[in-house]
Amino acid sequence: MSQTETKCGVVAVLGAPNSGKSTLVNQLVGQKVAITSAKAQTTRARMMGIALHDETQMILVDTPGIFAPRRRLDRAMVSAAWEGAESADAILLLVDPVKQRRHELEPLIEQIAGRPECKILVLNKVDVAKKEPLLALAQELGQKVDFETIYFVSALTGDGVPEMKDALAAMMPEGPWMYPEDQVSDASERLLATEITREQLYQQLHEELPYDSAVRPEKYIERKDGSVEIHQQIVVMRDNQRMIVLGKGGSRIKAIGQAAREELSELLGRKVHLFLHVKTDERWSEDKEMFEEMGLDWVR
Ligand SMILES: Nc1nc2c(ncn2[C@@H]2O[C@H](COP(=O)(O)OP(=O)(O)OP(=O)(O)O)[C@@H](O)[C@H]2O)c(=O)[nH]1
Ligand SMILES: [Mg+2]
Repeated sequence: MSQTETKCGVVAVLGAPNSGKSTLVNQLVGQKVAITSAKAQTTRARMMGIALHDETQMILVDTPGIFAPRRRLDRAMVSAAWEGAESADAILLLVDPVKQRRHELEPLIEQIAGRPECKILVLNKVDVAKKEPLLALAQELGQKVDFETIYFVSALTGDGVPEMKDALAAMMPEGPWMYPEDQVSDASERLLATEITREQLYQQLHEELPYDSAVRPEKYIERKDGSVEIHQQIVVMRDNQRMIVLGKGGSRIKAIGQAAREELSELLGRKVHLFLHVKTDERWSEDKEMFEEMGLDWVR
C-alpha cells in the first residue's frame, strides 16, 4: 500500500475511573491488550492499543481514570492520563451513565471543554442503562462540551462499537502507519505479563490491597522447548498484606499464579512457567525507579 493511501491517527480514551476505558480499547483492538476490573483505578499508566480498520491504523491510548489525586502515585496516574490526550486526533470521553461518578466527572468535563482536540462523547454500558436517562445525560453533557459526536455503546458486549470504529477511522488523518501491521500494543510481553498478574490481584484481593501493591518483572527466560519462564515480584506495603497475598499455606498466591499463568499462556500462545515472590516495601509508592518501571513520570 502506498503512503498516500494509508491513514494513521491517535485516539485518546479518557474518563472517570471504572467507566470502561480499557474494556473499550480491548474491544476496538479486537483482543485483550489492557487489563480491566470491577474496581476503580485499575489502569496505572498510559498504554497504547493498536487497531486496524481497512487502510487505517488507530493508536488507542488507554489512560488511567481521572480522579482527585492524593498519593504521589495518584498524581502520576492522572498526569499520565492528561498526557495521553495531548495532540490526539480525537479524544473519547467515556462515561458510565449508571454510576456516572459525578465528583470525578464534573471536573473532568470542565477541563476537557477547554481542550483544542476533537472531542467525542461515548456513553458506555448501554447494556445496563435505561434509555431515557441516557438521552437526558447525553443532552446535558452536550451543553457543557462542544462534542463532535455522541456514541452509545457497550464496550463489554461490543454493541455499537463497530459503527463507532468506522466513524473514528474516517476521522484519522492521512499518513503512514506508525506500527507494523501485526502489532497490537506498545507493551512488551514482559510488561503484559506483569499486568496480567496485577489483574489477578484486583480480582482476588479486597479493599486497599490491590492499590497498595505492584508487580515487578524479575526474569523472563525463553526455554529451549518453546515455553517461557517468568519470574515476578509482588510488592506490598505491609507485612500483614504479605500474609494475605500468600494466604493459608500459600493458597492465595497459588490461585493468583495459576489464573495468571493460564491467561498468559493463552495470550502468548505458548506454555508459561510463572514464579511469584511477595515482598514488603512500605515505600514502593514513593520510589522513583518503580515509577519509571511502571511507565509513569515522577511528578511532584
Ligand atoms: N455492563 C457493562 N459493564 C462494562 C462495560 N464496559 C466495561 N464494563 C465493566 O466496568 C468495569 C470497569 O471496566 P474497565 O475497562 O476496567 O474500566 P476503566 O475505565 O479502564 O477503569 P480504570 O482503569 O480503573 O480507570 C469492569 O468490571 C468492566 O467489565 C459495558 O459496556 N457494560
Ligand atoms: Mg483501565
